[in-house]
Amino acid sequence: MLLGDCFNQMPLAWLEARLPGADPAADTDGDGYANWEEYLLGTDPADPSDALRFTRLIPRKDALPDLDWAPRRPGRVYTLQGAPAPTGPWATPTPASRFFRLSVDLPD
Ligand SMILES: [Ca+2]
Repeated sequence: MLLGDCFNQMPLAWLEARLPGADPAADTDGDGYANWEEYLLGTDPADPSDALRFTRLIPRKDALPDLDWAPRRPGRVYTLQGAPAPTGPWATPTPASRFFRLSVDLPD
């Protein structure tokens, strides 16, 4: 949503400095994230290799999986959730979790 000089929390000046004239809602580098999402993630909207990805997911019997992601950028709050099915319900991961999702917040 365009609100003043921001789009979904992304300052328009941030995108203009990196990709002049780019659409905030577009995925300019084709990495699966819109330009405004790259701002929240702290990744480069012009570099397809700079994108948040799960880097490790190794199941373990009766325990949480060995799971990691990258990149982790300063100032971001990462919240991992798990669910028994892709439709949820989503909650703090447990050993019964079979699906995982990660939310990234950029606190004020
Ligand atoms: Ca990128």
